[in-house]
Amino acid sequence: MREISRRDLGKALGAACAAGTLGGPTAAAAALNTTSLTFPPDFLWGCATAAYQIEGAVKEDGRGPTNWDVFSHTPGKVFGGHNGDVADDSYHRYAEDTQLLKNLGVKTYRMSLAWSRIFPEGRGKPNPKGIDHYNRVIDNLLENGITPYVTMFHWDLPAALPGGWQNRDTAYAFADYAGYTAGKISDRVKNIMTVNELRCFTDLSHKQGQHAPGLKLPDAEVNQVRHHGVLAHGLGVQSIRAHAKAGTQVGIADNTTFYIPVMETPEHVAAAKKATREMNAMFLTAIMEGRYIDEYLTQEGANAPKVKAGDMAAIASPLDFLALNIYAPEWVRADSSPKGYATIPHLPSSPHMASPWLIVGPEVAYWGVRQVSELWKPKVLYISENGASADDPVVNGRIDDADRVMYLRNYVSQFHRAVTEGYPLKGYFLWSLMDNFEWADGYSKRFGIHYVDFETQKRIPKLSAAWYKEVIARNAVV
Ligand code: PNW
Repeated sequence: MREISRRDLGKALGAACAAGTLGGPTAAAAALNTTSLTFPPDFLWGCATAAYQIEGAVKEDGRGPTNWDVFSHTPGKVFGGHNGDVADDSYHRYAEDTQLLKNLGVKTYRMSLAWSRIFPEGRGKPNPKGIDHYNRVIDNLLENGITPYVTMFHWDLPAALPGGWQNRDTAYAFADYAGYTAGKISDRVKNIMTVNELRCFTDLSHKQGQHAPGLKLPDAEVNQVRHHGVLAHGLGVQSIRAHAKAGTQVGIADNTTFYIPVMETPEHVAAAKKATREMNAMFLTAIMEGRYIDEYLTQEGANAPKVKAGDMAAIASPLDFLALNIYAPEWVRADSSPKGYATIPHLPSSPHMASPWLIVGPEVAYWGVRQVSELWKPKVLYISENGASADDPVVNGRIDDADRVMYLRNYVSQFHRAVTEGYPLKGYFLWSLMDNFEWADGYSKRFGIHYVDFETQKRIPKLSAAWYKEVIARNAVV
């Protein structure tokens, strides 16, 4: 990959000095700090949200109930008995939220659509009011110069679908919904993602039981749910292509588990890449390679998923882009076991943000992009989510979330390294535009760069919003 040449560096230094903004002890050092962390001019900065987490209005305009309505209304499932009935009330306040985006200066917004607004029963008769609503949101974004990137499924599954993701038919229902909807919006929406985070709506929901529907199934059944997840994605890609306008870019937003090499030496770097490929065998590796690799099949034995003819080809439908949600890292070292690597457990002393799972390891941003690029050579990569929960005290109306800024600055710097080395990373969506319903944590964990007072629905920009605005304006880490 491309190294920065002395000439590039010299040019950058010259430009920074000519800009005349440099003071302090050594102008050259300051120039390095600013100019070396500048992004390419066409880099896309954006923010992300998801339907159930922000919309509210769960009974409005014919929306059908979802697994998350059921789950959040089941006592003991979500922190404090919270639910998404009102959330950020974005269903009614979307125009105000567009202005938050506009004020930041972002060019793009990643949003998801609620399947059950469009097909209240998951399949069958569409509800025109659902499409009408999203048309208004999309038009409002475009009128304000913001390009929508749309995710078709971000976990809010229509409750009427029998058996949910345990039923293979759900994959076909998803494809029908995604194709129909793409046909309605692709005159204006040019970038579509099928599903968000396979591992969360399969494993976290059916193995660990922490997310809707809250099941702890045996391995064979978990593997089958995973298979239905990747199948839904693949059939969705085909159906979107069949119905959307030519040129629509189709991808997926996946939270691949990434392994950081403990040292940047060839043996550890190779071990980490191998770990990433094998530990994601049931998800991204299957999608990118069109088969379940031997390591996975051997490990699962009789519990391996039941696959029908044609499934793997559908799962591996070519993508126009790959999008990654990158948060917490894993660490790995090379060793002499048959696998050739050993994963390293997180410790009580491993630093984390407000969510205990959100271990801080900025290098995962660089290694994630690099490993995916080396393993599967996607044409275009985006970061579909990156962000952090923080405690966010409101003091005299200000939210000085310097810890979130610390987190973001470090991760964005590592994405910059990946861009500089020539990997095809074209954009970044910060999670999240504003505080919202954080799934099983309810409203107790805040990921927004805008604070939301859930009593009044007032949105207040945090320090991190000011930071991000500055990053965007300068197109550089600040
Ligand atoms: C992602 N984990 O979820 C989702 O795509 C968002 O909807 C969510 O709000 C955001 O990240 C912050 O959590 C995750 O336990 C939830 O490792 C849990 C985990 C990872 C991602």
